[in-house]
Amino acid sequence: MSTPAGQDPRPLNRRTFPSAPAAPPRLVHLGLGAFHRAHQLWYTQHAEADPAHPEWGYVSFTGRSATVAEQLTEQDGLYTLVERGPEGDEHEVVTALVEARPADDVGRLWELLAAPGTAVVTLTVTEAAYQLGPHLAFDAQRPAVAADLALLRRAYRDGGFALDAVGVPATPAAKLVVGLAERRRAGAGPLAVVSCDNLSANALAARHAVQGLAAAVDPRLGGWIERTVSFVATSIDRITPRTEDAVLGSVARETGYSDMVPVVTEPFSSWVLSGEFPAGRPAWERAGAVFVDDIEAFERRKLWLLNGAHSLMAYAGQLRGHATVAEALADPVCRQWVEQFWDEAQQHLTAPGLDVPAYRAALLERFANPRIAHHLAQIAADGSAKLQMRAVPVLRAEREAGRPGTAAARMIAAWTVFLEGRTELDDAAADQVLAAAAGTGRARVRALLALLDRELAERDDVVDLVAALAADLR
Ligand code: CS2
Repeated sequence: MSTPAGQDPRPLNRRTFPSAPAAPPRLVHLGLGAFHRAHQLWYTQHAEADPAHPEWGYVSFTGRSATVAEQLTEQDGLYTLVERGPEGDEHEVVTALVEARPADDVGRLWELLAAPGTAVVTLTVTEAAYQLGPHLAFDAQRPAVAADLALLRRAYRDGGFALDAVGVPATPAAKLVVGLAERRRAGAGPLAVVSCDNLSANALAARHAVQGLAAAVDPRLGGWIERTVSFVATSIDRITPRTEDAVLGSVARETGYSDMVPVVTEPFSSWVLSGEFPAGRPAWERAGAVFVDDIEAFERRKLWLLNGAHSLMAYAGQLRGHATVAEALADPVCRQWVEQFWDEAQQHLTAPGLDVPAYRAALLERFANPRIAHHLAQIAADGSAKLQMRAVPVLRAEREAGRPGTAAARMIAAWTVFLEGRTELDDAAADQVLAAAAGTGRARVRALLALLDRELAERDDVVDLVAALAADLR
């Protein structure tokens, strides 16, 4: 697939790309970003028994940026996936996306959710977007939830929503509640909601966010969702940094197509799922997905070892002057902190079949991939939500085992130092984090810790440990 010398690259779309028939839209996704395009769409494409007659098309809605939906629409949903290994690139055009829609096109979302053919909704909306309280409890007091709840209550009459009166809700959960109410009204039957966010117990998180909100509008709607919607848990994995502009040129040279929105990802990928699909699903196992009865151990392994190491490097690595994961890992000090954190986490990853040593060895190779520029600044975003999943559980488990949990505490300490002097922050709870970070000394550490875990913040020895580690890092 390369351009003969001197020829201009062709535009990429379903007319110029050979044999790319659009499958019927049966899958819906919220959070059309690079990760979704490297993961669920790739799995769906590779799950088709007969690529000439694909059965499963995705309609995907962006999280924030509308531009990518426009660019993908111009390309009929087609884009190039660049698998970037340590030695070279493989290019593949992904054709499973049949419609790319902006986040605010809720009319189309609700129409799809009311259609009997729609079988699965997947989500990559970020950890913070679930807007849950401690222990993943539905929390109607959170400003974003309260605002959507008021909106939905105003528009609810006779067991359904007056769609014109709803407008565009802010949270993904509220968008889904309206769509599911439409599905109930249409008698379109059950479906599966599959959270693919990096949250422990992500099925429970999605259930609480959606069912909690629905029940607060009308308990009967909440009850219908409870009986009809299957919330599926997943552990997802594929390192997919933000795409850099330089790749546009290399894609054109290699494929002969001028793709405006290619995605660069690593060769490795994994998808573990657990739950029912009452309206069917693609045969994702054909592409390597694994279906299990008990997912918790897999979730923890991935969240703690991969994402935990990422967050540790994101804060500690940037403090030590590094910009990318590969750079941080090449620094013996950072590398040692990562290994120490893994040693702690590993004590609590004892389920059979996890093969933690092999997983760790593979991670070191993946992180060191010199051809993937995975920026620490990108990973550092949304720390207040991520650290709850990545540092807190290991710290708590270590303390319950009678040990201090120093390496996990160091991740939190690095975050507190990283926040010093900041007036702006890429975090869904930026206002709260900046307010807590404005203090000084132990009180500041305690206030920041309280955003991650209120009980830990009440323990003086934990506050002292984090404060001491922060002083070292400085
Ligand atoms: C990263 C993840 O940005 C982050 O928080 O830790 O996006 C990570 O790259 C993926 O989970 C890998 O599967």
